[in-house]
Amino acid sequence: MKIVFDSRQLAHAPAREMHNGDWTAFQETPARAEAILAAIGPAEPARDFGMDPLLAVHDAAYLDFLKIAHADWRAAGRMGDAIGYAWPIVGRRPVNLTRIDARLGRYGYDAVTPIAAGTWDAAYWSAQSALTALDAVAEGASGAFALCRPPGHHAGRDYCGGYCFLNSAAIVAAEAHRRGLGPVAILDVDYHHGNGTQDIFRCDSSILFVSIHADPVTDYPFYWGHADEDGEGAGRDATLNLPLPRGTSWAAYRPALNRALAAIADFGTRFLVLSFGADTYAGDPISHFALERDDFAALGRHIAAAGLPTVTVMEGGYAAAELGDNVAAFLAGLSS
Ligand code: SP5
Ligand code: ZN
Repeated sequence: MKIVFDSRQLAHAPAREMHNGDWTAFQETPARAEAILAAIGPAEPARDFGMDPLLAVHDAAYLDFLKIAHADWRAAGRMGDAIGYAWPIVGRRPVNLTRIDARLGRYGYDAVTPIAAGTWDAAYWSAQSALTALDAVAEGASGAFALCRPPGHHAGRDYCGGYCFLNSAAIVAAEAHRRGLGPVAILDVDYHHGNGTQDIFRCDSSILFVSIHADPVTDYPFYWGHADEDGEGAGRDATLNLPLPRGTSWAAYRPALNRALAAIADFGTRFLVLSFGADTYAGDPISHFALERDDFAALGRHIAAAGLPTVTVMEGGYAAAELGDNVAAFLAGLSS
């Protein structure tokens, strides 16, 4: 399977994140990508598809903010990584503010997503890696893997969050749809709900979003991913959320996967975008499912059995020592 990764994706390296009321080491490290690469072999660099596919999914003012946020932070006399401390609650009237702290709140929603000097470059090339993978599948490959990092599925049209800035899965899905490769479905199997992807396509009947994730009653991102969220307006029934309890192992995961794949088949899907997170692993330090190495291979095989052209983008996964082998097992299953 073609693997795409661009070394410019390593430029994003914040020092710390907020966790349970204290600072802790930033989890979504460049070393994650290096560990995956070491296990799955050489990758080819991204090609540059420019800003248009990003603008098809993201708000232009948000992208402008992301490009200059860190420089604005430094210009305000701050040290280190840019991070917000005030967020507008839902329903607050929109106001165009210039102060960096106001803009960090306006375009983000949490304190685990600092913006560092290299964030824009890394996020840009992460998205371009995903588009490069799409190109390979559009030209006839059965599948391609984009080692996206930073990840994307928590980023919405005009917000970052959950270590994510540009929503690579959404960008690929929108571009695949635009190229007439659809109907397009997105399957998100990261431990955390893909709230950004859901929001982007919430009112869109042309792209199906299906997610299997930890119940947001107990886990981040809390405010999205509950079972009764099924899309809005014209997009009603084009969103399917399958939350599962902490402790879920393959025996309980597999029926949810079967439901997800049945919904994808019923949609008439002809092109699949897969948001893959390895943070469902039993040994993941920030997550609470119980999948083992072999289960990742089985997960890949089950998805491959759908027989769809598939672009897989990397999302989360934080068990540094096992991450590479888990991704390799998954990709081996997916290629079978
Ligand atoms: C892409 C992805 O998997 N994003 C996950 C974002 C989850 N953020 C909330 C949980 C943060 C937990 N931080 C734990 C630090 C322990 N030292
Ligand atoms: Zn995750």
